[in-house]
Amino acid sequence: MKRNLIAAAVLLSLMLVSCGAGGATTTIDVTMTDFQFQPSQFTVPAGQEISFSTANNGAVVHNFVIMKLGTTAGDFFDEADIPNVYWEVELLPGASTDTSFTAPSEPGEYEVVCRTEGHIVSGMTAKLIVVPAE
Ligand SMILES: [Cu+2]
Repeated sequence: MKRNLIAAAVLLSLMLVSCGAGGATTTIDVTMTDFQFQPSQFTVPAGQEISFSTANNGAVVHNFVIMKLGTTAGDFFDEADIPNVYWEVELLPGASTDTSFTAPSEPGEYEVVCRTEGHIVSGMTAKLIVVPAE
């Protein structure tokens, strides 16, 4: 029984991955918790307007920070990382927001982090995959 459940979970995640790889979306809906982004991978078309909805279901402040292409915040977000921020939004615990941003024009994999101290090493990272717009 347990093995079947695991097999089903693996199959489901494979399906989700293959769907995500095929179709870019202009809508992102992400939940922030202590300490992760759910989901943690997003595929968007380059240069398009992206509707962005997020909720902080955690007990502390969280941020959704997209780093510029080719940059990484490393294990700790500090002053030196600020010029490398492409776009960000900050949410207080229990808050939610609907906003939007323009996807980067350059295709590639962009790092997403939460800049609240200690959250990157706690696993609060995600990936924004920008693909050429059709
Ligand atoms: Cu956080």
